[in-house]
Amino acid sequence: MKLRKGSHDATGLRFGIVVARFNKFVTSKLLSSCVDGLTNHGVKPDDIEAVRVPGAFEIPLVARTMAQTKRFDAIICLGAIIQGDTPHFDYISAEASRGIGQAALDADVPIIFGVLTTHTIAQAIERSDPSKFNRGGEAAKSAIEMATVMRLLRVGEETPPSAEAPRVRKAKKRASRKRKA
Ligand code: INI
Repeated sequence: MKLRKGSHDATGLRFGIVVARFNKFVTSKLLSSCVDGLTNHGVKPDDIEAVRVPGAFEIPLVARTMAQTKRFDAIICLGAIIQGDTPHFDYISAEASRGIGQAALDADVPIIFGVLTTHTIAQAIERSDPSKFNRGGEAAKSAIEMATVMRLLRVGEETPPSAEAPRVRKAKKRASRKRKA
């Protein structure tokens, strides 16, 4: 059996982030720990582009648009949907999760669901806290793993060399030298 796995080395990869303004006291923490997670794994700050949207409901369209530019190896969606006294929570969370999943399939680019859906404000605070659940950092790690696994699967497809991870470029050069020898 051949087991193919992504890695957590993100050198040379580029990421887009879509972050909701709603519940900013939570989403700003998700954003900072997500960016830390990316840069701690080798991503250059210049290779990260973040777009702010009003709320989680607006995330899917912007995520899909960013993904379709093919300028990013993965897109990370960050938001916080906190249950209130009305069914509003159910509509927003259902649409955000469905839309984000659909966007990834439409654009053929990994899109990570870093949107908290919690019963209470306390749960949201806990999950965005980098010293506790650190969901922003986890979203960064998932994005890197998905970006690297998709590159592994796509070796051999037409990809501009500038858009390839250094490791993939080297592997292709080695394979081409072998073929010529
Ligand atoms: N948006 C969120 O991101 N989180 C929420 O908890 C939330 N609640 O509870 O209402 C929320 N609503 C706004 C929504 O995402 C849209 O921005 C708005 O409906 C305009 O389309």
